[in-house]
Amino acid sequence: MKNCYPFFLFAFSFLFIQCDETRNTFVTPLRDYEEQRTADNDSIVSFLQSHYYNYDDYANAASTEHVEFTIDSLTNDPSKTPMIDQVVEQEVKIKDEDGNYISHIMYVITDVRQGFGESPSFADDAYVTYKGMFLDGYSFDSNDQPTWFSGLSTVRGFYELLPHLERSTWEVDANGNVTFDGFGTAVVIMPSALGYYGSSSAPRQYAPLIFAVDLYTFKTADHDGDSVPTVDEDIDGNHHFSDDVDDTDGDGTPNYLDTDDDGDGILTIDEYDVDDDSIPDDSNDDGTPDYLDPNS
Ligand SMILES: [Ca+2]
Ligand SMILES: [Ca+2]
Ligand SMILES: [Ca+2]
Ligand SMILES: [Ca+2]
Repeated sequence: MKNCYPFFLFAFSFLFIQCDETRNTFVTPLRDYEEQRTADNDSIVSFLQSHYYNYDDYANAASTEHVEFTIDSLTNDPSKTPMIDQVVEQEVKIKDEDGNYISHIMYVITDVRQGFGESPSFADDAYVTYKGMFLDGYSFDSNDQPTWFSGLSTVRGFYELLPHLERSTWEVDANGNVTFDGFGTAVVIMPSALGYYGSSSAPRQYAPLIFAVDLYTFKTADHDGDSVPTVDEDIDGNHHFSDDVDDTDGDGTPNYLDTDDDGDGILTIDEYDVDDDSIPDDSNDDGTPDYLDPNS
């Protein structure tokens, strides 16, 4: 089956892109990932060297105020700090159609605005506002009203940004109006393989993307409701949930969707943490927790 991982999309945005294999139309072969990675990275580095964002607006805004992320060319104001001096690099591996992992670099501005609270994992559900742009500044999608997204249903570069964000505090007045205070903002600039890549439904094929995201709050995701957080069901920690090692009992259902991970007939929820001490139980003390150990 063709890998669809890079194309997971926003649940509620105007974009909804299916895997091309599900269509009856002629499908153009995707470009070579490594060649596209080089071209995208060159474009991104050149962009970061020649552009700045409106960091003064963020610095001057009240902690309850939403700021729209904007970019401009340094030729319009050479005194500004280029984004290349503000980013950190993060390696992200995607799977190609043959199942090979290919490393990509995404660039993150982590401290556009610090939040007041904790950070989600990449797999969690997040309540966010966001603006998506191409490197030329065109915004193909945005939402300035907070909306829930399941992290794993968004494009890869979007959900890899979530751990860089801190959530806000909030107050509810007598009329039920909510005021968020101190939400965190971070920005990712990603190669196209972490976005829509060559999907025929992409707003622009093979385009590097920018997402500015504000985090209001989040929920720890547990896709199968077995009490093990989804992020902990990625056994080898590579942010892919369907590797062979992520299916402990080898029944074809990966652990994050399997309610009996080790296939021993005892539901995971009934053997994960029975004594409720927040440490997975290991009754035979062999180093493998009971919920992943068919022998205990
Ligand atoms: Ca789970
Ligand atoms: Ca994995
Ligand atoms: Ca399984
Ligand atoms: Ca079990």
